[in-house]
Amino acid sequence: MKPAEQIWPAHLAERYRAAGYWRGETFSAFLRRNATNRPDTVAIVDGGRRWTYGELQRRAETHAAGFLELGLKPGERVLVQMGNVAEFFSTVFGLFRAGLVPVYALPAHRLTEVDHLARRSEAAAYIACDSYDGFDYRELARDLKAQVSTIRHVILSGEAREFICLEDCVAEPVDLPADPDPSSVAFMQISGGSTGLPKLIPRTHDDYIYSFRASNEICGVTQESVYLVALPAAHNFPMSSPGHMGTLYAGGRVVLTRAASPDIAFALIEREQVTITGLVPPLALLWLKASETNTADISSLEVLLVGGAKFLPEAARHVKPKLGCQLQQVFGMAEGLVNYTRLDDPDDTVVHTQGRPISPHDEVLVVDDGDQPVEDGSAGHLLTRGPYTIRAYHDDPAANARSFTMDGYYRTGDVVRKMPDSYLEVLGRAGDHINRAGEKISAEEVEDHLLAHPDVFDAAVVSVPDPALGERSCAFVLSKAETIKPSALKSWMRKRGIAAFKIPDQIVHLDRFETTAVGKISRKELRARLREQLLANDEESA
Ligand code: OOB
Repeated sequence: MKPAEQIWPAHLAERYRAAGYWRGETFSAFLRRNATNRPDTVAIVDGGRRWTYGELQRRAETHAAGFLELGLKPGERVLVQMGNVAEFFSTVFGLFRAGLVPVYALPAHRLTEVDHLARRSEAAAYIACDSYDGFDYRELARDLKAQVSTIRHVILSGEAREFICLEDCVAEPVDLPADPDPSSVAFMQISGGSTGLPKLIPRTHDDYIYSFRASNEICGVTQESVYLVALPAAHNFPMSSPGHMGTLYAGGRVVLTRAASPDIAFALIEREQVTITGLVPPLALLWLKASETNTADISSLEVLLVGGAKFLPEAARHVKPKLGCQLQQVFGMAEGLVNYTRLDDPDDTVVHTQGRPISPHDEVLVVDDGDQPVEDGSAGHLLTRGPYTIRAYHDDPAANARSFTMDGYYRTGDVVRKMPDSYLEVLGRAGDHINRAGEKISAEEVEDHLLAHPDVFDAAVVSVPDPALGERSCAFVLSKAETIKPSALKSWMRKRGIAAFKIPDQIVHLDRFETTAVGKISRKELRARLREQLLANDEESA
């Protein structure tokens, strides 16, 4: 794995160290610090299980030894697909301790995505739960192992059957390697980008720890904090904004829930005296509605972070009066840059903006289509670079050429307006992706799946505004046989093994796609036209 100097230009790496952002700390080092200073403090709550920092550390160390005993080598990548369970933490801290590099898949991913992530990262092992949320990962593991030759080991928590059982994958933690270089890649997140299959986002110990240490300060996370992981633990938002990692860094308590619905989450907030959590807008809307009837006492909740998709002001202004806590809007991305409204901002700023960057060294440019800066207050494309924003995806020259400028700015694909005080308002996306309840879906990726059907000869996938989800997906399909029913096409897609959130919500058959006089139109333009037609029809029928 590359050290930071090969990722960031050396003078910038030096600047970020001099500013005290990159402190040379590793994930293993901060867990060790807390396990030494507060061994008996509860770190993780998962249902009836409560693991202290001492216990989490012991489990991480014995797993690290177990992983190495299998023959895994420091620096190798390990695909981790686990839900909101305590084992997620013993696993990833075990991997960190062994110098192995977790690659985080989401529980919703299926064979197609997991296969892609395993190949791209040349994963040496796959770790998952036996089953989670009604899905049996053993079958997926079987197919994955058969298909991807780099995978030497499959390790499953629970009933592992023919695979290695995570709980047995332990050894005496003697002769563990020294901590890895803090400027090396600690793990990989996955992108929710607009084109094709997910890309791998390499994050270093230094850059990522800085992002959540600074987030802790902005969101008031201390050792007294109790963070509820209501979104999938492997996603960047509940991981680092300030998330479970921020909370564990501070020595606070992380409470896990498999379901974020208010009936379950509110009771847990009351029982565990949760002080802070993060939600995507559709869930925040459910919580707001439930607050009118639910009788659980959620008065311990001090801060609610909402992000992942645009939270509309009409909803945002109800958070404080209805849930009795401070709202922080968060606009972030797994590639790096994270913006927050601040706890002492006036209500107007909290309700109407998506915040400002974490760091004084986050460089933010808002530019027109020709990459020329626009005036403050005008809409433009957001470009950014800084102490925790990647300079390249892992092993993907084509995506890197598209997504980064020559001088290292990441093209976020977001259209924003920057105010003179650096606060950002997100206006939309330039690229073709659907932000379905915070899950990013690439139109191109779904089109490719549709095109694989023998009777489909063209497809265009667009986003449609949706009152509950924010956006949903609609696929326009040209098919040889008028007879493929939408339900049949959906179940055919499901059988291909893709995440359920990528299955189009709506499928419309068309006879032909319009072309211009000159001939073909670009896919981008086609999607834009179809989307306009759909919205116009919806308005007519409304
Ligand atoms: C978070 O990360 P990703 O990588 O799943 O998605 C990033 C994209 C952004 O580029 C933007 O298009 C959208 O999600 N987004 C928002 C938003 N927060 C994210 N769009 C409008 N308003 C917001 N508040 O989604 C993520 C990572 C860390 C913290 C929070 C969210």
